Order: sequence, then C-alpha cells, then structure tokens
Amino acid sequence: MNELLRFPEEFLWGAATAAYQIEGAVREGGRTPSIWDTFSRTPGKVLGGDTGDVACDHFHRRREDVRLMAELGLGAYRFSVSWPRVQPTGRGPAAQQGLDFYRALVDELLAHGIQPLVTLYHWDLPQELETAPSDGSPAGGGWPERDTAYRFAEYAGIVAEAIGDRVERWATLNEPWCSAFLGYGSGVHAPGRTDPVAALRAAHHLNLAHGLGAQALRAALPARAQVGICLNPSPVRALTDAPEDLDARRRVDALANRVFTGPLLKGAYPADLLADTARLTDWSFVRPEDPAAIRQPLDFLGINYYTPAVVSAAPDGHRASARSPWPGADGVAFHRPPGELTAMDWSVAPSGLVDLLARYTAEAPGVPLLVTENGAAYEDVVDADGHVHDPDRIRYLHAHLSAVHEAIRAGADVRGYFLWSLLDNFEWAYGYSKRFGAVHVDYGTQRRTVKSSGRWYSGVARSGRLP
Ligand code: PNW
Repeated sequence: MNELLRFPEEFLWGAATAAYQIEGAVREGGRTPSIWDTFSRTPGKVLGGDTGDVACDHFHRRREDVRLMAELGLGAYRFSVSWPRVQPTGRGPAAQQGLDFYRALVDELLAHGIQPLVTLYHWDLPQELETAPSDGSPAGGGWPERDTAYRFAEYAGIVAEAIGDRVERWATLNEPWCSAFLGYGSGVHAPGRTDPVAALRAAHHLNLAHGLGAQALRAALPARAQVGICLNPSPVRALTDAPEDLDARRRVDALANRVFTGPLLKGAYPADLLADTARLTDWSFVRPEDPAAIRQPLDFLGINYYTPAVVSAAPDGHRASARSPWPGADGVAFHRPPGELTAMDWSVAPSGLVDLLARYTAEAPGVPLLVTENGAAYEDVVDADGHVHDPDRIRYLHAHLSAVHEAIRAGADVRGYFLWSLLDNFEWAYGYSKRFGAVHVDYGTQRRTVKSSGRWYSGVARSGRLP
C-alpha cells in the first residue's frame, strides 16, 4: 500500500449541493420566488428552458438522499439553505415550514454520522430584494445595493437561531465572484443584468454581507461553531512572460481573486484594482467602516476549484465589452488552458488546485482550508445493465485528490474535500444538460443510480486514501 497517498485521520470526505439546484418544490411551504426562478422562466436565459421547479425533487426525497450519502460512506455534506424558503420575500418573519425542512435534514445527517456544512447563500436571492413588489414596500435593487447586505445579516441570524445548536460549520456565501460578475456583469446568471458598475458594487456588498453575516452568526452560535466563506479563486496564468501578458494576469487576478481576498484577509481593496476600474467608478460606495466589518476572523476558507484561466494582453485598443464579467480588464485576451476538456469545455488542470492551496496557505496563515467544491461534468449514460460507467470522472477526481495530497505534503492545512456534486442537478445556465453528480439522476423517474465514480469515491472516503 502506498503510504504517500494516505490523508490525515480527521480529513472530512464530503459531497456538496445547492438548494435551487436540487430541491424543487419551489411553491411549497410559503416559499417565494428567487431571482433564479424568475431568470430560469425568462425565455432564452437557460438552455432548453429548464427551471428548478422540480430539479431532483430533493425537498420530498430528503430521507432517501441522506440514506444514499450514508451508503456512500460520506463523513460530511455541504448543502445550502434557500433564503426565500426560510424568509419569504427576504425581510420580516421566518417561515417555520422552511426551517423545519432544514432541521429535519440536519437531524437525519447527524443520525447517520454525517457532518453538515451549511452554505447560507448559494445564489437564490429572494426576488423581492432584487425588484420591488408593486405594493409600495421598500425598493430592492439586489446586490448592487447596500441594503441587501443588511438583509443578509438578518437572514443569517434567523438560520443560526433555528439550527445553530446542531450545525458546526457555516459558510456565509458561495462564490461571490459568480453572483457579482456573472449576475450583474455578463448577465449569464440571475438576475441577468449587464452593468459593469453594478457588478463592482455587487462585489462590495457581497463582501459586506459576508462580514455582517459572519458577525450575526457568531452572535447567535455557540463558541465551537466554525464560520467561513466559499470562494472560487482562479489560478490565473499568463500566456507568456512578456511584461504586457504579466500585466494582463495581474489585472484579471485582481478581479477574480483579490477583490474578495483583499478586504476579507487584509482589510482593504487592492490599490491596483481601484486604479484599473477608476474609469468606471470611484468606489465611493465603500464606507470608511466597511473594511473592518468585512475582515472578520475566518475559521476556514472554502476553495471551489474547477479550471484555471490563461490570459494575455490583447491588441491595442481592445476594450472589455459592456457584457464582460471582467469590468475594467480592458486589453485582456482569454485563452484555452492546456489539458483535456470536460463536458463544460473546462480544461482538466489539477496543478491549479495545488497552486491555489499553496497561495492561500501563504495569504491566510493559520486559516484551515477546505476544498468545498471540485468535480467535473461528463456525458454520462445509464447502460443496459443499469450502470453508469464514468472512467473520465474517476481520473479527474484521482488527479485532483492527488493535488490536494501534494498540497498537504507541501504544508497546506487542508481539512476536507467536498465533491461537486452528490447528484446530477440543475447546472444554472446549462439547465439539466450537464451532469456533475457522483450519483446519476433520471429526471423522468427521479431514479438515482450511483455512478462508478461514486463507488470509487466511496472507497476513498471510507479508507481515507487514494488507490
Ligand atoms: C460553481 N464560471 O459554479 C457553483 O458553486 C455550483 O453551483 C456549480 O454547479 C458548479 O460550480 C459547476 O459549475 C460556477 O463560469 C459556475 O466561471 C460558473 C463558473 C464558475 C463556477
């Protein structure tokens, strides 16, 4: 047996999901629409016109799904709470039925020895916080508006009061980069706005929401609770070592990574980011007290990783389009990174994960890291014998877990790994066309079939080592 591929004793082996991607039951128990309900029902926004109306019907199949996790031998499960399910309309009183669902889910997980990691916000903003209802109640405006951060902190307190006695690990936000820059910049995610200034304002108010939310969590949770955030930092590589390509890398690194880790870890926005975006905004929406509010102690930093970015300087005069997810990154060209492609057309590059884990070990000294998402989409089919044979995914997972192991050997304090995803699910703008699950879902019958990669991962989780 290869001792080198053994993971630490307490390493958490998990899988991850998100509420809108799996729950369905969008009209039950007083749940109101989120921006993703509205977006997915808008023609042309999601491939095939798919919506999360039914998804994996997890809201009704919770017990079966927890049993499945137990059969797979998972030690941890990362899921998100649907804000409009527990606080319809995003302000005001909690919906007990919504909270009851998550209470029951957590109790079943704990009964099976599976540790929950709760993400408070995985993109399903209550619609009324984005657009004001016509009844004259306060205006929304979504993440570009400061009020949304205050509303988030209140919501965080509600969830902590309800399940804080039994959940140890809490992530405030999932991938604020996607919420800000895909939601308000490129418009490929909900709410589908394409305004570079709104995207930058959203990034700041998401940072503020994290800070205020973390404070609300700490006020409501027992001292043993661990509070963190899940980012999707991008390893940004320059196409060549030419100074202009290195400068393109610096600019994209600021917009992909340091716009979040600057305030979160260092208490300030990077000066180069402010300079690069100066033609768009003077950042006067950042109040003097905000950096201190955002820089809260982190008990873990969640890293979601899929693929790196490769950039170079674009020919003179090239401007970031109005619909770019990189506002202010004028004169940058993006290239396909080397490596095989998954069904998302994302290249397989496990070295990117080694780089990220080393980088955040250095930039966030003393903060344990969790890989809170990693996985791949492939074109899986159930064969005549009822099996899903997915050797590509096994290779992807093996390579990325080897990368985690390598990072640990090099000194990174990585405490766990959450495979994205437990189940095939609603893959945002791609609808149900992309399958990331360790478990195949037949959306016609809701039949779950463990893929060969799911069995393989189960072996890893049970043994704590890579074959
Ligand atoms: C993440 N991009 O999304 C999310 O956290 C998951 O909900 C999602 O299913 C998973 O990764 C797979 O996509 C991303 O375009 C979506 O850079 C898009 C991007 C990155 C992450």
